[in-house]
Order: sequence, then structure tokens, then C-alpha cells
Amino acid sequence: MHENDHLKMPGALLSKKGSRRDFLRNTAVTALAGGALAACSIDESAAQTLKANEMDHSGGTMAPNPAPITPAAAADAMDRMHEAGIKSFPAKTAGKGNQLMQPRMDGAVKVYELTARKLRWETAPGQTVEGWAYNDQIPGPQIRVREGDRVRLVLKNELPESTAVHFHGVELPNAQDGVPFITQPPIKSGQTFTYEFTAPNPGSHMYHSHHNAATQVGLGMLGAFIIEPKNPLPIEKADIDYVLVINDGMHGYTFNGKSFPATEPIVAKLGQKVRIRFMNEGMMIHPMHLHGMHMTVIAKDGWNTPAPWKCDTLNVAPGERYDVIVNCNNPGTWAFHCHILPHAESDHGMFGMVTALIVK
Ligand SMILES: [Cu+2]
Repeated sequence: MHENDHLKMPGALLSKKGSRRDFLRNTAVTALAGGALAACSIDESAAQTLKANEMDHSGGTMAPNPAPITPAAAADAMDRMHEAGIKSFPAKTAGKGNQLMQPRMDGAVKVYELTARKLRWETAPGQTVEGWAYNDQIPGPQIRVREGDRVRLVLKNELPESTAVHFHGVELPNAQDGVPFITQPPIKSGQTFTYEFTAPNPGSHMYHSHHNAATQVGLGMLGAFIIEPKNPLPIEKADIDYVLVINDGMHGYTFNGKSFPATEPIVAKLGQKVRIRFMNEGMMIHPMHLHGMHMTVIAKDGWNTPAPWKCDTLNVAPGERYDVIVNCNNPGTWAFHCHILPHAESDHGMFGMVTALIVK
């Protein structure tokens, strides 16, 4: 593939092609690292078996390999690939996004300095793509301020094209809204632009590019912008506060910039309460489904729900944020994934929008 082909390709297509090819290579590598016997030959034969099987179904052509493939062997090969993917979870990759950023204080003003630039980003083991990022992270650094804080965000643009930062969901004075030609000139390559405001409506918000956004956000120019309330409700109190940014751009189907098996599990102790802040920065709806326990929805787009409501599958549309509480009362490792199944699983195993909630 040419280096810039991903700019033209729909993310889903890239994800599927990339994941199938790379998944085999990756699982072989991770299985070997874990000491599994003959992992490479298992995976290669599994791939050939499945490929031959697919050919039999599609055109009735002869399998390219000498040995005839039995359906049972093909089924076993499929199982081995699924198992290898699960066993490698959580797989290590270079780079971690969504890291909490500490501001620099200028008097009483919290100053966040961001630089937008290109990088290489590993979404799953061995699967490295071009990314456009804030401070070399995808998602960009997690910004958390308190309602009423004075906030200054300074963006330096080292990208080859213009950009701007929009604070999605934050009810700001018009001049701070970050939309080129509506509220500000574009921040051209090499320029620096400063936003400053007093943090208004609390809740789970986002920041992202609002210029050539399908490309820029798809390549990683997004992050969580959380305004903590002065007076939190009792139901908001949780032992673990986890931000889960969903995206489906050029990097495929990702949670916090990573695809399964490189996604990060949420780990809790029995009896703990976990708050999950879903943020969809993608272009598709992703029904997030948790096994074993229900989720209690306490806020939508940062606004507290009139009455909390329960579910196990929660549709998160582009631009939406939902805050949920999970009462971790059921021990075990629970699958936690998007329920549009082609975003999560193929005949080669799980990929993309899959992680786990582990209750110990
Ligand atoms: Cu999905």
C-alpha cells in the first residue's frame, strides 16, 4: 500500500484488510513470545486452511495446497486464531493516548500547551499507521478542569495544513468556539493560537479539530475535555473514572486509539463502582455492550439524566457522550465491545472495538 493511500480509503475497509493480514502475523509473534509451541506454523496453516475453505465456497476452485481441507480442520484452525488473539490480550504497543495532562499555572490560569503534528501510531501489535496528534498522543492528552476554572489552551500547529480546536459540548463565548471562518481564522501551518475561557457547563466533553475534520479527526486530532462539577451528585461518585474514546476513522475501529488485542482492559475490585465516560469521535453509531453486569446511565452529553436508567447495550452516536456507572458485583473477565459485530469480530478472531471489564 502506498504511504498515503489511507487518506483516500474508508477506515472500515482499511481496518478489515489490515486486521486480517496483520492479525495473523501479530498473533504468531505474541504467541511465540509467550512460549506457545509451533505458534507460527499453527497460524500459517490456519490461514491457509481458511483461505482454501473460502475458495471452495466461492468458486468451487481447487484448493491451492496439496492437502484437502476438511471442515473440521478449518473449524479447528479458526478456533486457534480466535484463541491466539484472546490470549495475547492486552497486547503491548508503542504509544499511549488519553494521558491526564497537568496544566502549567499562570497565576490562577490553568495553561495547556498542545502541539499538533504527525507521528507514526501503533494501533495493534505490528500495525503502524500515520497519525495526526496533539502532543504525540491519540487520543490527545486528557484535559480535566473544574467548573469555574480559568483555562488557557495554546495550540502550536506543526501540521502541513491549517487546523483549529473546537471544544465540543462546552458552552463558550462565540470567539472561542474554534470553527475557522465562522469564529476565527484557520491556524495555519507554523502558527500558534490561544484560546482562553472560564470553564462553564460541567460534564464529559471533547476537544477536536474542526477544520478538514473528517481527515484530521479520523487521523487522531481528538481528546477528552472534562469539566468536573462544583457540586457533584451522590450518584456520580465512583472508585474508578474511565474515559473511553471511540473512533472509526483511518485507524480502523479503536478504543482510545487502539484496536483489540491492544485495547486496555478496565480492572476493578469486587464491589467497586466504575464510571465510564463514552465519547464517540467517529462517524458511525457504536452500540456499546457490557457482559455480566448492567450500566446505569447518569448523563448524556455532560447533562445529568432526569432519572438514571439501566441498560446493557448503549448506542453512542457520533458526537455523543454518555456517562455510566457499573456496580462491579459479578467477578470475572467480561467481554465489553461494540455490538455491530463487523466492528469487533471476524473469522480470524476478535479485533477492533473489543476490550474487557475485569472484576477481581
Ligand atoms: Cu461499532
